[in-house]
Amino acid sequence: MQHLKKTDPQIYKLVKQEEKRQKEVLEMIASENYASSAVIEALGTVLTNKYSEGFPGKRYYQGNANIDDIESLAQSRAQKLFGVPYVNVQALSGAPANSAVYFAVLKNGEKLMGLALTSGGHITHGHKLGLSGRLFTFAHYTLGRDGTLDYDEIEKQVLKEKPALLICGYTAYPRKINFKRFGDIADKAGCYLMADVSHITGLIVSGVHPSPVPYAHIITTTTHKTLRGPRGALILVTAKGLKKNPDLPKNIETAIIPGLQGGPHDNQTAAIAVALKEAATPKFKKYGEQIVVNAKALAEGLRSYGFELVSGGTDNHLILIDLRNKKVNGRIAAIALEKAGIVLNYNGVPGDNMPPLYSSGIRLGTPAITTRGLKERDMKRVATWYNDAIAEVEGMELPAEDKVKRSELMKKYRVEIAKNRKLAAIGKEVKAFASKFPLP
Ligand code: DSN
Repeated sequence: MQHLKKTDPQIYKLVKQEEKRQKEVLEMIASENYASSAVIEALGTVLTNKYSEGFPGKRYYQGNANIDDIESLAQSRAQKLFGVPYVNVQALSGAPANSAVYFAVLKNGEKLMGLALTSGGHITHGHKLGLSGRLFTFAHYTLGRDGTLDYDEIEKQVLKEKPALLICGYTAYPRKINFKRFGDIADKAGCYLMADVSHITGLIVSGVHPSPVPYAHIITTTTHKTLRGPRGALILVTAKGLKKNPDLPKNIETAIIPGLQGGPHDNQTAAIAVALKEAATPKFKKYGEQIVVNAKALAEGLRSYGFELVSGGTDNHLILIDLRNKKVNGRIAAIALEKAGIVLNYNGVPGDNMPPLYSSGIRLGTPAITTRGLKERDMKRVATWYNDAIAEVEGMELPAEDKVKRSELMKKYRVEIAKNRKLAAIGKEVKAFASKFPLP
């Protein structure tokens, strides 16, 4: 980065600081990962200079011979990896990918139905302030009492609501999804089924989570979570999707441009192609397997310390902890854990009565620490750090309604956490431990 250092020392310094931070912590945000050096190199190339509105072989700008080859390669690698007849690689990230699908299959005002945000659904799966909620109507299904999907209940709700598009795939769901059952429900309701597998793509291509390909019409995924690529997204049309509507690929392309975007980010497309090549290797399959082995070992360790895990455990890469029995607010816990060198996000849990900014749980995941090389034997130690750090903030609860009191308490707790010596000591231990595991 010698040019960056010379031209813009401020940005250079901040990038170096961020690199150091990423090395010294346990990165446990379930949706984050460390991309390979090859992926990062592809991102930082001259491809960023090019405009290429359109698609391979039909561009609106000249000079796209190499870009056509790069995009075609990314498409064919994804088609092969997932086993689908059509892939679009141009959506800039997950939200635009989902929006493109809505534009492609729904008329304005038609209904889509996904899991409620409070149950682990995503903001793009029907939220009154998002595009899905502003241009379309939406309905939600929720989790059963045990924190898992109750398929009989979902079927009833779908048949009652009659959506034009049913969505499965989540941001905070720790269990396997029965895509076959969702396919049957969608068929019975006569609607499209979209699976947003952003969180679990890497697990699907590794064979440790069932694939939605035989059952869904359309699949969307980001490329930077368990797939370990650059930020970006894929939209896949399955054989079942083509059978229902042979125009789906054309409609998705029109939804991308002129519907939502202009020129694709060709450097990002190249980096996606690299990530797809990496994901097709036996090494990646082992990586996917280890993510789940680590998550299960960590869940076991956390449970042994009395942590309440939503659904009782995990089948995939993530764990959702309901902290109400520990008498600590989720946001406070996340701040304390960051001080202790463990980075994750606070998250709503089923039945949460707290507002989203002060939710009662934390969500954590093993994709990034597994990339660093941590194994199941390390999880016991990690669970102990969680327990020790949370013990320091036990009792730090926040009121659900009284905003003034909540803000006063937040201020007070922040100061106490910043001064807490035990948390700082755990942070030092974690730093020494994490630094032994190199970044890719
Ligand atoms: N922000 C991603 C996540 O953390 O799950 C999804 O949008």
